[in-house]
Order: sequence, then C-alpha cells, then structure tokens
Amino acid sequence: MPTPGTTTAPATVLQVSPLLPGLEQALAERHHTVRLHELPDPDRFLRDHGADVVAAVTSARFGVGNALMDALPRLGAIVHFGVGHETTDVVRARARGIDVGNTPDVLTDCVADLAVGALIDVMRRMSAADRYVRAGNWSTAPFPPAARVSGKRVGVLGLGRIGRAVARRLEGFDMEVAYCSRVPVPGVPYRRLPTARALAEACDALVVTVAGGAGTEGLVSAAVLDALGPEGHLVNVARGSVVDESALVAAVEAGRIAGAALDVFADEPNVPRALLDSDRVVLLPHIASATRETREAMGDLVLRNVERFMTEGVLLTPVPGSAH
Ligand code: 8YV
Repeated sequence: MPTPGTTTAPATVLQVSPLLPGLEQALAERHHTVRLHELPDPDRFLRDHGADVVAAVTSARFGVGNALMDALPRLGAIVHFGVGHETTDVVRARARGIDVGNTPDVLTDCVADLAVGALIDVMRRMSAADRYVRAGNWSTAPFPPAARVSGKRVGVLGLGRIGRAVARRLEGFDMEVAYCSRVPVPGVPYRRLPTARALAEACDALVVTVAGGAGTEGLVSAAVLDALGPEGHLVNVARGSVVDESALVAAVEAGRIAGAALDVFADEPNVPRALLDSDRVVLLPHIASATRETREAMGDLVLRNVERFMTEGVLLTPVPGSAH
C-alpha cells in the first residue's frame, strides 16, 4: 500500500544476486520483482526506482552492501538465501529498522553431513586414494596407511546449530568432542576450551563451524595451526575468512599440519595454487548445503520470509539482533 505523498509504483522486491531458477521464478510470479544484477544500468534503476523497493533478496555470498542499502530508502527487509549474513551490516540495517532474515535449520543436517564426510576424507585420504587408483599407481605399490578416525579427539570451533549437529555425528564414531565458543553452550556433554589455540592443542582434528564476519576473521591463525600440529587435520565448512589462508598454505606446504579439507576459501572461487597442488588437502567448491532437498528447502524458506514480510511486515526467521 503506497504511503500518501509517495510513489504509486508497486512495492518492489529487489533480487540482488542470482538465485535458484525455481526461486527466481516463484519470486517473479508472486511479487513485483526486479533482478538488479540483470539490469543494463543498475545505478539508474536505483536512482529512478530505489524508493519503490521494500524488500531485498540476496545470497549469503553477496548480501546487501551499505551503498545499496543507502539507495533504498523504503527498504524494510533483507532476506538471505543461506544461513550466513556477514555480507550485510545487520547493525546498520537495525538502525534503519530494516529486518534481516536468513535460512537457518533447514541446512544444518546437510552441512554437518558434509563436514563429517570431509573429515573422514582428509584423515583416511579417500580423495587422494581415488586419484592414486585413477593414476594407475595401485599396481606399483599399495596406498600408504592413513590416520584412524574412530576414537580420535575433535575440536569443534563454534558450537552453534551446525557445530552441534557435527558433534552429535562424531559421537557415533566414538570421537571425543571438545569445543570453543564465546559463551558456554548449556546442556552439551562436551568440554569447553577457552581459546581456538587451546582447542587445537587438545585435539587431533579441528572442525570450523563458527560464523564468518569481522569478529572471527583469521581466528584460525598460524599459532592455532601449529597447535594442531603435524598429525592434526583441519576441516572448514564455515567461511574462508575464519582461517588465515596464507598461514594455512604455509603450514600445509611445510607439513606443519597433516592435512585440510576445505569447503570455503578466502576469495571464492579462487583457490591458492599451493592448495591445488597439494595431495594432502581435500578441496570442495562451497557445497556443504548443496543437496537438491536442502537447496529447495532454503528457497522455500526465502519465499515464506518474503511472503510474511509483504503481508505482515515481519520476517519468519530473522537473524539474531535484527530489527524485530
Ligand atoms: C550457501 C552458505 O552456499 O548458508 C550459507 O551461509 O554459505 C551456503 O549454504 C550460500 O548461501 C549460497 O550463497
């Protein structure tokens, strides 16, 4: 409903980045939707029609930058496809009364499944063994023994929804789980260590599930990697920014850690040459939530958030600290 004295153009949903084809179609069918990234002159659209935009839909990867937020004076909601929202300044949005939503819970299981799969892969060297067979090396010599998984000590860095789902799965492998998070997590049977470094020191493997953003940038530093040690393995399904990637490259190259399984990188889709060349790392193209079922559920939750906002002015799954 237009406010008296303002534009009579339809309340617009702004799609900021590419999304699943089915989600794009549903948004276009249900709302007056404009795909900003497909416009020949996005700046002109923002000048002429920025005031018509009431909701923005984006991905965890792109978010809504400050300049874009500023160009949308009637913006009331930003909905992220994905659980991460570090690409949008939530504090700034809140100050403007803009709600920020994401798609939690629906992706937890698949991200945790992949984290555990990646842990087993890097410790048992399954991808490396696969390459070994394909290269015809099996007839020459047996593949060297790898590291045992069951019963080992694993540190989960960031015991949120995904971290807890990882920990639960690891219990099934008789693994001893410890964690590090800003505040103690009530009701979990795991030991809490005060720092990432102490956690790495106490564990055979470190699984990173902590949220990205300025607060966790470089948390897995050279010192943390050294604490993990030459028998230690790192798994990262969180954000590339959480790991000091140059320090990781140096540690892998020098054998100061045993290996790493990475689903996220500092500058996706660019992966440092040294990691591409290393047989001790498992490299995945940011696919932790990428199953057909989960992606569909994420798209559905985005739609339901937009629907709820357009009809009732609130989001279904606002991120903590968001306006409502
Ligand atoms: C998606 C993610 O790959 O949820 C997140 O934060 O990183 C992944 O699930 C991402 O949302 C796609 O942009």
